[in-house]
Amino acid sequence: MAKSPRYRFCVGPWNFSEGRDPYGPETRPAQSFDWKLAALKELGFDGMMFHDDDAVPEIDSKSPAQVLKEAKELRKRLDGEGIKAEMVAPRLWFHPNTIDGAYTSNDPKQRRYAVDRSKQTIDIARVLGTDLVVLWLAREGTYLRESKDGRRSTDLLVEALDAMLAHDKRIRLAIEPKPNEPMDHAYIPTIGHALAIAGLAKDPSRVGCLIESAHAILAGLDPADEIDFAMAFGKLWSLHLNDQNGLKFDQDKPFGSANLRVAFNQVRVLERTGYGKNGEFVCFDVHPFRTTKPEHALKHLSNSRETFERLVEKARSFPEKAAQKLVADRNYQDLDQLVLNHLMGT
Ligand code: XLS
Ligand code: MG
Repeated sequence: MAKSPRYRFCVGPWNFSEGRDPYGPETRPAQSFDWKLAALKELGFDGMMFHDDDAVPEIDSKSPAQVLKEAKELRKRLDGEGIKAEMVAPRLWFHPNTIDGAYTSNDPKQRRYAVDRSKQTIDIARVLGTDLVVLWLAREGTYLRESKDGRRSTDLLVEALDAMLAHDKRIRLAIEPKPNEPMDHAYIPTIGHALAIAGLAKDPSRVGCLIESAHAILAGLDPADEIDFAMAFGKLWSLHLNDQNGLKFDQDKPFGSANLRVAFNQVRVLERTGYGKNGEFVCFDVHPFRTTKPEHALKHLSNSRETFERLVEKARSFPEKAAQKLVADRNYQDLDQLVLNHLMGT
């Protein structure tokens, strides 16, 4: 496999998923955390992403002291294996208190639960040795327009960001936008929204973003353009590479699986803009197909990485001079073919 030493790779425990979908149960056995950690090492990955309850299972039934104790034990485990915790994210979409949203719930008690739980996530992040907290705002949005006031929701989101920033002066918040699913309309659907709301926070320099390829595609946007835009602000702090075949349910396909050219262009802008140079990770937020047999349960990860590495080679060997000549001549017709030929290896 090609080598691209600049990049560090990571994955979350949820990416070793078992094949459950809304229409049927698991198709592969559940694996323990130890198994997942060993698999990650076997794959040669460098980091692991965590939801708060990936780090400390059944977190809501445990006292704050117990949560921190377990987080410390996890840190020891990770240090022993040489694996870095890339980020921690509050899972604000499972608990009954988050049925009507978390930070933007219409019930003030439930909004408080969401903020308190997020503060605890920050405490866990500190123990695990990362300053990055990811916010996928899963249930912040509406099923029907009349149920919430969008202006008020924006204020509530800013309030929540400020409460998190005030809780720990070193923490950075990376908003992971997604336009829909589970909501009909999410409040922060794109990187533009994420960066705009960052500007309303008390310390905008500590609010950035995370781009997931599939989420950009679901918003009808090109992930490479989203990456370029975020990099122009110096705010791309993490990345979930995967793929998505059009406007459907969130598919989390292996990177490059649906559209190799769109994948190539993402890698090209990462190379061009120097993503990773400040220690940012390349994460694969991918899931195995439901049909995947247990003995092939890691292939979506190794395949995504292989595709990524090969596209790095393709980006580095791209005939830039020839391309620039065609650009100068406004000959986009041949530029198109140049890209296709390069990808096809001719
Ligand atoms: C879901 C998101 C989720 C985040 C982490 O669509 O991709 O997995 O990455 O909370
Ligand atoms: Mg993601």
